[in-house]
Amino acid sequence: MKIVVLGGDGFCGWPTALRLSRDGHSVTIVDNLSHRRIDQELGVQSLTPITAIEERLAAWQRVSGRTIAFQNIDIARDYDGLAAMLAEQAPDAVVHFAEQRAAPYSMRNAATKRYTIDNNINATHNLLVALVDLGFDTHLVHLGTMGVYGYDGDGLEIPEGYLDVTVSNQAGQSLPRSILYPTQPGSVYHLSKSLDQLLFQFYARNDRLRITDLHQGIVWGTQTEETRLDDALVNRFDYDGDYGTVLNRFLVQAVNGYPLTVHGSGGQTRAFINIQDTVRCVSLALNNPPPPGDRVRITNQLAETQSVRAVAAMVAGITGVPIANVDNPRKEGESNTLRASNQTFRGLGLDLILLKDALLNETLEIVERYKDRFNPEVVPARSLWTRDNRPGLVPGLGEGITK
Ligand code: NAD
Ligand code: USQ
Repeated sequence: MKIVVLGGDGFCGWPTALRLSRDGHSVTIVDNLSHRRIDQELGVQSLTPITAIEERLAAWQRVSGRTIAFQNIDIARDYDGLAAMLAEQAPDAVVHFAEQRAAPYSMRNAATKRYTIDNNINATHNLLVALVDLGFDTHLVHLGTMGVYGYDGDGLEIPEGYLDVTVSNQAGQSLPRSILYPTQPGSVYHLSKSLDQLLFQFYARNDRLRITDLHQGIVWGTQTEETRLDDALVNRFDYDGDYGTVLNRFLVQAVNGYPLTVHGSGGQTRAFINIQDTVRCVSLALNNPPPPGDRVRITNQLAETQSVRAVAAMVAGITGVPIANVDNPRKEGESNTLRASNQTFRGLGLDLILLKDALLNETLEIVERYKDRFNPEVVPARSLWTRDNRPGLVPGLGEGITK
């Protein structure tokens, strides 16, 4: 297949592009390198030393004999550039990773809230409009998030995107409906993914676009078979208070003797998936497109659910590092249950990697290797969700948090 990977310089996009290239697809990466720029703005860097995109691509050609093309386009702001690239490529599929994906960054201030919505919504909408305008039957695979469902499942197993309900009309008749699962985003970033869902619903219905929306959990790990082939191919590893996700943060903290920063009691239960499975899931989704005219295919992309407390205990158990319960900078429930269906990928035969599969050790190895790049200054989560939890306003809040 001819595949365009939007956001292919990022944590999920880079290893996915390599896998698709290895599998014989013709791959073009499109990225405006905004995550690298935001790193500079925040004064942070990936724990692993990621090379320039040109160097990454040259290394891939060296080790694999395959070429991945690259175009630097801001798909949210340069509609003409995006449309021209698509017209030239006429891709069979587009994988869309190109959004601002950090919840804490999206909640920092007015500028980052506006940027996250502007960037993510325009990126998605520009892509949809361009595909319709070009008249292409391209399969669009989007990386969405489990977070759109919210965390008040009360034991209900969250279905894959749709809820089958029965409503009564005025005459008392029962009418069956299949509706998008009501969204309950917990950050402006998650809100942007909820809005994406409506854009997809409209264009799938109106223009018969073939769309798969992968509702992915928190990704952990760093390397895949392909990124391990050469140091210049190493994947990025974020651990700072904005872009670092919980398990990878805990692994870096543990290796560096930094007490694990559990927000509040750690009763928050979330969905997790290893980066190697992200890559496998995207390949499977590409090989199983919905037919034209079908509703958006929503597939949950997670291996398991775990509480933050349990994840911290697991890491502490392996490394002996202490756990520090810090005040929660976010506005989120102290504790929740979470059950979610992942029957589509399991039905396609995928045996997903679990935290207990000892892969934590593999990730710890890479963290150990780049230990000298660890900067403890960037660990505290400094982005506060509401004015109410400004240090000083709530007694005890703000330990480890500064504005
Ligand atoms: P990332 O920030 O590392 O990668 C996103 C890439 O998109 C970056 O390289 C960035 O430069 C690029 N990009 C952003 N806006 C762009 C624009 N307007 N034009 C062109 N390029 C643009 O993030 P990631 O962790 O790889 O996440 C990729 C996708 O997967 C995101 O949409 C995210 O919401 C989703 N996702 C990630 C996780 C996770 O834990 N990392 C979990 C669930 C879903
Ligand atoms: N948390 C801690 N301590 C930390 C960091 C986080 O206790 O040091 C807690 C948070 O308060 C939260 C949970 O861990 O309750 C998860 O936080 P996270 O930063 O790992 O994940 P999140 O903000 O939800 O976002 C990440 C990705 C996002 C993706 C999402 C999937 O950055 O792109 O969409 O995971 S999901 O969580 O399923 O919505």
